[in-house]
Amino acid sequence: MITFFNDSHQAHCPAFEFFRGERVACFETPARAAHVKGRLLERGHILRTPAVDSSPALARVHAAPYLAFLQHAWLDWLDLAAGNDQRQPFPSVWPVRSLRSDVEPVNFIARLGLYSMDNGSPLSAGTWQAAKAGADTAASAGALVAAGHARSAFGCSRPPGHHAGADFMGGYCFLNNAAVAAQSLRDAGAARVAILDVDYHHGNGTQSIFYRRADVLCVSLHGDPLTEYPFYLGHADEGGEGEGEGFNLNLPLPAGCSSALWFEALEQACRRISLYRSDALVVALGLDTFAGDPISTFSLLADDFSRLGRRLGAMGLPTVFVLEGGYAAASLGINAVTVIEGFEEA
Ligand code: OKP
Ligand code: ZN
Repeated sequence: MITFFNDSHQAHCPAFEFFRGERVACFETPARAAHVKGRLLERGHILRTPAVDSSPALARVHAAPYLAFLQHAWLDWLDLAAGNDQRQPFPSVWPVRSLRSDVEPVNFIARLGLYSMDNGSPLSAGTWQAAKAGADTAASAGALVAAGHARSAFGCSRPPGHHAGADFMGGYCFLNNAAVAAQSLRDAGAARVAILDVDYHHGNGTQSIFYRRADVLCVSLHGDPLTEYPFYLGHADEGGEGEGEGFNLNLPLPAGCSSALWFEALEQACRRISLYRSDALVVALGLDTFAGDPISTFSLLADDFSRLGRRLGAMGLPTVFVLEGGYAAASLGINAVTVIEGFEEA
């Protein structure tokens, strides 16, 4: 499968994140993408450097003040105090409920809280460069498929994107690559686009971006937010609002559930997408449903990833894959490419 890949993903390389109150090494690492690249090359897939600028799509799915904040965040952080190049900024305060989020403070950490949903999205010097390059891979894959030059393409990006909303980062995500791919397909003429998110975690950012739109159907299967991140979105009763009513489908599954149950949910997801009769499909390809994932509780194995790929291929739709999570880095390449090759087999 034609894959868009940019080595500047490596520029996003924070030193640590917080886990149970402690600093721990980041789960979301440059090694993840390196393993996927390695496996793709090993299996003879074609890697291309993205040549499409995602800026127009980004402007349609993200808020301008958030994009401006993210683009300048590292330099603003450096301006705050000498030695900050050796420190990692983290938000410490958030505008919940009765607080105002319509006035952007001057204080950098207050602005970081305004534009974050959690303290789990560490920034580093090259975060913007990496995230923008990742969005470019999604836009490039979307453009290639929209032009009919290929039935499918893979935007192999990191950091992931599906927790990032119109105006916030979260869960290792900064720019919503799946939303960029879907918007790129729309802008190139697809009347209806479906997004299927198979990451272990609910894609709250993607859902919220398209929640009031009927032109992009969002379907997600994920760990039940009652117990799993992102906790505050992803329930079964979230069906869309206004014009978007009926165009969001969540299929939450109990933590620790069997692969058999997961595939039953996949079937429901595929049925909903077929009914929608979309012109294209975007797959938010998280591989943290893998049995060996260190932060998730589903049990998918190699054969399951192949079956997933074949089921997606059988949908018969022009398809853009976008990489999301998957933290068993050494297995991520094999698992991602197994899905891709299952798709091509079908
Ligand atoms: C991003 B994606 C572990 C805490 C978990 C949130 C998980 C984000 C997953 N230190 N932090 O959906 O794979
Ligand atoms: Zn995930």
